[in-house]
Amino acid sequence: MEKKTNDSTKEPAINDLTTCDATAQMIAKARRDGVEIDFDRAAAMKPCPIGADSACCKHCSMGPCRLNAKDPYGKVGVCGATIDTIMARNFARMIAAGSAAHTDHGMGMLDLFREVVNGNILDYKIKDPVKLMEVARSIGIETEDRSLEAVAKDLYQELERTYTQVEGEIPFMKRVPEKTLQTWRKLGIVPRGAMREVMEMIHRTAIGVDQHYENITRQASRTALSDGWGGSMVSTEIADILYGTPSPVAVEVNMGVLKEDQVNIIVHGHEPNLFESMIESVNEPTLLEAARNAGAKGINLVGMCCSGAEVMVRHGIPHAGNFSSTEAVLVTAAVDAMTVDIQCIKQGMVKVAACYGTPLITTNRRCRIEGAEHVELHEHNPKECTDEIVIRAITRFKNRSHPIEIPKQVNQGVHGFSYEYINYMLGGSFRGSYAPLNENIINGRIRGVAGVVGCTNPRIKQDYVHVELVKELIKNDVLVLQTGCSQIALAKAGLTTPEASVFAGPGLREVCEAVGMPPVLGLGSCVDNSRILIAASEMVRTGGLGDCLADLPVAGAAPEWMSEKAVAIGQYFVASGVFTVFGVTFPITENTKFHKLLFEGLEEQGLGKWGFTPDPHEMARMMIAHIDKKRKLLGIDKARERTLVDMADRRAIEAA
Ligand code: SF4
Ligand code: MSK
Repeated sequence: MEKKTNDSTKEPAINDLTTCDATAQMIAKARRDGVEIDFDRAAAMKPCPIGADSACCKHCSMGPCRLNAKDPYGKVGVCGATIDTIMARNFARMIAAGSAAHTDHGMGMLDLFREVVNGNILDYKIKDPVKLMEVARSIGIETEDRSLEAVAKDLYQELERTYTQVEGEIPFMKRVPEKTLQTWRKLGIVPRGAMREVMEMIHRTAIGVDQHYENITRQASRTALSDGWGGSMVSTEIADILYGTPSPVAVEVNMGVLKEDQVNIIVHGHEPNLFESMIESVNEPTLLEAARNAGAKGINLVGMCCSGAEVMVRHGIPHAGNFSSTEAVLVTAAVDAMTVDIQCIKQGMVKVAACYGTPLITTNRRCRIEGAEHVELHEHNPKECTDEIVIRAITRFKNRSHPIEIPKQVNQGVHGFSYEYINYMLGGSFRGSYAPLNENIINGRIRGVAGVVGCTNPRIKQDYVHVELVKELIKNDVLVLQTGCSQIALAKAGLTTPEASVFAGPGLREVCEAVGMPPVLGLGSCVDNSRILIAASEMVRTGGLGDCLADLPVAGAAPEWMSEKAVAIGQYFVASGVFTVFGVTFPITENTKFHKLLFEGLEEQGLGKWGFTPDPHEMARMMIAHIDKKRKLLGIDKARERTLVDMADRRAIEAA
């Protein structure tokens, strides 16, 4: 196989690329095999420095205009746009794109729900009627003495407004703590409907429209809130209603979940519809028989990225790795079909899959890739697609012609801590409540709560920032909630088991041991960040921790982010009142008015604020300092020192 790279620069040391041993083994094999993967492309493709500072604009053909980040106010664009206008527009467009991705995903889920409720789709059913009734009640739909079908129809009509409404407030605003909602109303950032907010955002950032960075940022917040409290939240709630609300389940994670003697099928992407149908197909007796006739011991279904995270928390399906491992896993040559739907699907997988004879199969009309096979999933008959993929995988198994090398790493963890389960876990089935969590925060056993979420990025050492950050947070009694690819990093590091509470500080450890929970709670995929918003709202409602989300001793981080979706998530957390720190890079120029607005000004308006550092230890310091600041304002501060993770701790965690 001939290696074709973008550049002939020296190969970086594998130790600098990842802390994931399985991925490292596959990078080494790819190099031996002469196959280029994402880490090679990242090394060869130097980021554009002007773009990295967001100092360029190509919104019209008078440009593109490039400003100088070292002298940000020295030049303006041909139309006169200043650096603040250009950066705010670029940032807002990232938020619009990320929000559009989550809301389109959520709208797809709602389309499916409508067809199920109307009896037009029979292959999917309502699995969690209790959740359906709870969601309906939470937005004011009458449920008493009404049939499930009647409530479901009303729920559909109501949730449709999340997307299509042109005036008013989206339905899940009823879940927002009153004081937070008042702040949003005062600022004019309560979302009306996701389609309207995204459309207006794109309009206002075009040449010659909104040219005040503060005004652009207000609409950016409104757009992001239509994602977090709208599109994403609908997606999570509908997925729970159709496929079941997660509760803790033991899961195996890492590339060692692939099996040499079985037909290996990976599902990667975001929408659970494909995966749920695939679960049916791999259990189909005729297909199992076909696999056995081909010489396989069975069919091994495995997830990756957020599709994987979603079914991992819901059904305990094994997970092979996060975003930065999706090309490396193909290098095992053990994957008999890589099936994808939407989002975070690297086009580079086409070439890598071809090198190892693995069919790369797209399944969604919104995502086709040149060179990939396409077998479209239609929700009216999903098994037609997933059965066909299983047949193709069996054929590939029969004709395997590449030497197989599967890394041995398999890590055990417990995942599936939905908002509902945390309620039950802490309060018991008869008095489900967040009161014990609040009490433990007030008495100082738990210092605060951190949401650590988001992608991995081949530009930085895979998993390193996630894991180092979380180790330091739990050591300092900060309970960590996780979603997306970050959750997989911590699962591989062995910190998602109840036994990992030994690495927590004494207060958090005591709580974890009493309840039997890990110090790091996995909640699901990136759209499931909405579970964190609901949990935070419940903390406010339960009492003792202030009147609004901005009062809570909480912080968020996306330490290795790469996607525009992460920026949308960051902005909806910030607008909700949360201090949110990004690693890798921050896509704007320092020492500008727009930077000051994001990093200080929004907090002064009663919202949260942004932070940035690529260093995990500094990130932990910033988040803990913020949590302590909030504790002090709440009058629950007890003098406590930040504890650093020392070498002995590191060795103990690595040995676990
Ligand atoms: Fe240049 Fe203004 Fe056109 Fe942007 S909108 S490319 S800054 S002229
Ligand atoms: S998949 S958006 S790399 S978390 Fe949701 Fe992972 Fe980030 Fe994609």
